[in-house]
Parts: sequence; structure tokens; C-alpha cells
Amino acid sequence: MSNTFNRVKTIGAYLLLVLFSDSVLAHGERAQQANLRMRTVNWYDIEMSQSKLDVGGELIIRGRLRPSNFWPEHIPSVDGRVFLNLGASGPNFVRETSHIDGVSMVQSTSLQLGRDYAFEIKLKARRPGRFHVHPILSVKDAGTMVGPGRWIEVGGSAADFVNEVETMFGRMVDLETFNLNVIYTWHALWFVIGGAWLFYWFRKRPLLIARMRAVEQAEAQGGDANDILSARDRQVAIGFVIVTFVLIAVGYQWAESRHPVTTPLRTAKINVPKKDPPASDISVILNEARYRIPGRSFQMSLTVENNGDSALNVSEFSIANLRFINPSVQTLKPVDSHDLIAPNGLRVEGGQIPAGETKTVNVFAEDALWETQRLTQMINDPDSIIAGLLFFHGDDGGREVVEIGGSMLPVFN
Ligand SMILES: [Cu+2]
Repeated sequence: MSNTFNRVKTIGAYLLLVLFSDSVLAHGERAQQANLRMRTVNWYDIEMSQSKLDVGGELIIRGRLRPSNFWPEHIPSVDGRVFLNLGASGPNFVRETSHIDGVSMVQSTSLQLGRDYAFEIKLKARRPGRFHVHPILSVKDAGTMVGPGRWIEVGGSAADFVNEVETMFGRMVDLETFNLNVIYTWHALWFVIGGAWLFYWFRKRPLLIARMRAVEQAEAQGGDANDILSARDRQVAIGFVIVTFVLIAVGYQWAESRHPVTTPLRTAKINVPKKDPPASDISVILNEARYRIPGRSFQMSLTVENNGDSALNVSEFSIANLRFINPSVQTLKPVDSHDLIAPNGLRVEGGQIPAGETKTVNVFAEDALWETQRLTQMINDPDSIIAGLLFFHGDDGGREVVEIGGSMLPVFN
């Protein structure tokens, strides 16, 4: 008896954990495979309009994304179907609008690898709390590609949230409660009918496996297994079929009379105009990349050809949403506790690349972030290809963003 009780307690505790795990803060961005994070979508220049707001307040996320030229062959890519979305541990925001290159993303679209896109997501805070908010790109058959996250604190009271829209016919509809009673009623009705059907059959013997055996036995003896059913069973079944069809027909008529004009949910793909690869005054070749495990040191040898008219410095290397910053070029501070910036993480040997010259530089990205963000699993990748964005700062204040990628060699000592 006490054994059973303990088991019930354990199951209960487990259910509570599953149902009410709202307070769990991280949501698995580190758990995603290293190569998915490095070689799918490069996110940069992410800005959130504020970090503190009240329920009903507006939050705008802006930034750029560049689907990687090194997208793994075995993973369906953005040229299929993608949807720009929000990762925020539950329905804590509603999306008012979203755009890629100024085109409304109310439906899904497809993008091109190696192109550079600007995006914007406009949200309204729905529930109070502290949420880690990410822009995300859902890629059909591949999963969700997660952008950089920021902590957003929402104050106020959930009761103050208003989510009303006006229909084409001028009717005001509260999307938080619209037709809820109808939904509850239909669920209850079908639940009762389904329950009654089960109840009828569970009263009968033989039941389940014993019944299957009885059917097999009847067939083995050359009889008709349907003989197990009584005339009454048949009448009850016909009754259930009739009631079900009548309910469906009546329900349909009733809905038609209440809402004479309806349109289906739209599923067409939205077109983002095709574009050329980003124009650039430089070309960068990755000659070699090594990751030294004991020192958490990532090293690249690059040949940079500067065709512009201003000298360039490597200012940042961004890979899998980790940003390694060259402190001699720019000073950046993490904006919150989970901003994945290594402000002194980038060291460049070989210095400036003068205008019109080609030069080989060694770039070191060194920080514990490799380990803490579990990117070191990249050494277990069968193809060992890495990719990321390299940022150059021009003497004239300009900026060049180039994707680099290639194979990486792990060094174990
Ligand atoms: Cu997060």
C-alpha cells in the first residue's frame, strides 16, 4: 500500500515539474548541436528597444541575419520554408508585426544562403515576469535556429492586458477570450460522447486481450468473429454514429448562421525579393583553423585582400552567437548577465591591412565561452566544418562583414 502511495507521490511530483516549470530560466540554447549554431544562421546587430516595460508595452527587436554559406548538407536549409518567430518561454508576448527586408512576415517565406537580411519584430508584452527573449528562425524540417537572447523584465499586471482587433465588418473582438465558451462547450460535448462510447464497451466481457483471444478462437474454429457482437451492440453503435453525424451537421449550420463570412487560414508563402550576395571591398580566405582544447584557444590563419581605399582592422569574430571582440579596435560591454560577449576575446597578429594590399593575419579567439557555451562539441562533428562572421573596422569609420568558414583541426595538447 505505502509502495503504491510512494509511486503516486513520485508521479505527482514529476507532473508538477512538467506542468509548472515556468521558473526554469534557460531554454536549451546551449543544448543545440555546435554545428547547427555555427553554420545555419548568423545573427548580428541585434537590438531590443528596451529591457524593462509594462504589460501592454511595446518591444521592438531589430537586427540582421545572414544564412550561412556553409549550411550543413544534411540539414534542410532556408531555401525551403522559414518563419521568423520569437523564443520567449511561453505566451508572454504577442507579435504585432514582423518584417524581413521590409516585407511583412505574417506568413512563412524562403530565403537564400549567403544573403544579408534586415529583420524587425514588434511585440506587445502580455504577462509580467523576467524572460529571456530571442529572435528565432524556424526552418521547415530542420528546426529552430536561435538568435542572441536578452533579458526582458515585464512589470504591471496580466489583468491589464488588452488584445482587441477589429474585424473587416467592424466588430471588436477580444482575442484573449473570443469564443472560449463555445470551445469549452464543444470539448465537453465530445468528451461526454467519447466517454459514453468507452463506458459502454468497458462494461462488456470479455474485455481487451481476452476479447481479442475470443475473436481469434472464433476465427480458428472457422466461425464468424462478428458473432461475438450482440444485436444490442449493433443498435448502440448505429445510435452513436447517427448522434455524431447529426451533431456535426447541426454544429456546422449553427456556426454558418453565426459567422456567415469566414476565410481560411492562409498558407501561401510570402516572397522576399531575391538579392545579390552582400557587396564587399575585401575577400577573405580561411587558410587554416585550429582549436586548442587545453587553452580554449581558437586560431585562424586568414589571407585578406583589401580592395577598398581605407585600411582595415579585424574588430570582431562572431560564431554561434558568441562575440569575440578585439579590444584594441572597439570597446564593448555585455548588456546583461547572458550577453555572450568576450570583450577582450580577440587577438590579431599581423595588424592592419592597408588599402589595396593582401596580407596574411592570424586571429585568436580565446575565452571560456567556448567551453561554457558547449561549442567544444564541434570536435566531435564528423565533418568538422566551422563558420562565422568576421567584422572589419575601416580607418574611415566604415565596416565590412564577411562570412568565413572551412575545416577545423582540433589540437589536444
Ligand atoms: Cu534564452
